[in-house]
Amino acid sequence: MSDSEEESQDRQLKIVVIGDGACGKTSLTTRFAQEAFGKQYKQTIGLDFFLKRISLPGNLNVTLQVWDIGGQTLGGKMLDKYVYGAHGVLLVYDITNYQSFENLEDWYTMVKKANEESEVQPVISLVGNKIDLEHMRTVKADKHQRFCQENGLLSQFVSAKTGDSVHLVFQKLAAEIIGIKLNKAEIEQSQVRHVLVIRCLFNMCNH
Ligand code: G3D
Ligand code: MG
Repeated sequence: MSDSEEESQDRQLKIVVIGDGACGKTSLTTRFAQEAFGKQYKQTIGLDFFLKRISLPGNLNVTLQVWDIGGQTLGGKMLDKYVYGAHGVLLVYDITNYQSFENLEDWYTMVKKANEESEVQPVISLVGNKIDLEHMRTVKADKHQRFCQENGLLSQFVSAKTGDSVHLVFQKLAAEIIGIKLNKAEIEQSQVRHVLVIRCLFNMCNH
């Protein structure tokens, strides 16, 4: 079976990445996209999403259709079209920018409104980006946790710059959508993945 045939049998999940401008949406999605090797990564030129196949426990493969909302801002006309029918949403803010956290309430309301007519509600993960800038943090971690608890959201801190926990955030979201639990070992494996990818690229360059 060719790769494309295999892929077409995968369950495909629509994942939309939203949040204030400059919080790191594009960095996060491109970092996740670039982590893939060869055929797994297919950039769809001219469209706003790319496809990436990931593996979940139990030899389960899913293809993620990842949408970056680009320059769309809150109140943007096209926004609800991006978000409609999403299986998962990454609600991103910048831990060094308090305003980007305050605006989450509005982003969250927009997601709920956009899917009012939809039968399924997306699984949402709150993503605090730029943890490499911990010394510049202005949003306390307990504020983040409270927002997650109050609204029943998944929670993750990442750095799109270093790659820290980038794969993990997508993997946890996909697992939750499909309804499977990741164990501790799988979470740890996913967390160190970016280090392995960098090592692998380094080795390839040196051979
Ligand atoms: P957006 O798509 O949400 O608008 P971008 O955000 O991905 O374009 O990122 C906005 C700026 O934040 C960029 O800087 C980018 O390099 C930076 N950035 C994104 N993620 C991280 C991160 O995890 N850590 C750090 N330190 N910076 C990050 P520039 O200077 O290019 O505008
Ligand atoms: Mg962008």
